[in-house]
Amino acid sequence: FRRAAAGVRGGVERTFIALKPDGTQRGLLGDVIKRFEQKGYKLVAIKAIVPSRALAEKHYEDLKTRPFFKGLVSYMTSGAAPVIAMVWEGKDVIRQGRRLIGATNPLEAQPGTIRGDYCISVGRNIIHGSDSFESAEKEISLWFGKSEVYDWQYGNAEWLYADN
Ligand code: IDP
Ligand code: MG
Repeated sequence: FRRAAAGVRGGVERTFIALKPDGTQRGLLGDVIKRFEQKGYKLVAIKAIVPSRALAEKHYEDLKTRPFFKGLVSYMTSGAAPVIAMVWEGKDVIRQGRRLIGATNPLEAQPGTIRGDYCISVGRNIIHGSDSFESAEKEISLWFGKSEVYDWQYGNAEWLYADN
């Protein structure tokens, strides 16, 4: 298959997905990976990490004036379990990743989505996914070094991507 030019929305792109500490603690990593894999997306980076306060604050900098910001940063950095940081690649994966994850408030998330199936509270909604091309670029470079993200192809990519 042909790779879309970098930055073309809906083309082959990369998104930052992170299982939050509650997701790791509850043993949900396997199911999260399974849902992205079975859709046809490709894992190009993964690591377990307890983020520093600086990393968590930078990751959520757009929310720094919100009343829940302090609690959100403590939750992400507590170390009770690591965050499992990932980069997934594929066609339209930024938008589709958000669809697989479901609404921010798990009580609004559809059954069948990750949040819809596995959680109840907005403060413990188990997973993060980039919400735009710009945030994906920012988040991938914040959480991963260049050498930690791998360029590789599925041998069966044609079976996923042919549209004729
Ligand atoms: P998103 O994770 O679906 O992109 P955002 O609005 O970007 O949602 O919020 C980031 C994270 O902040 C949420 O996933 C959730 O963990 C937390 N959060 C958002 N709103 C609330 C709230 O009202 N109370 C507590 N935590 C919240
Ligand atoms: Mg967000």
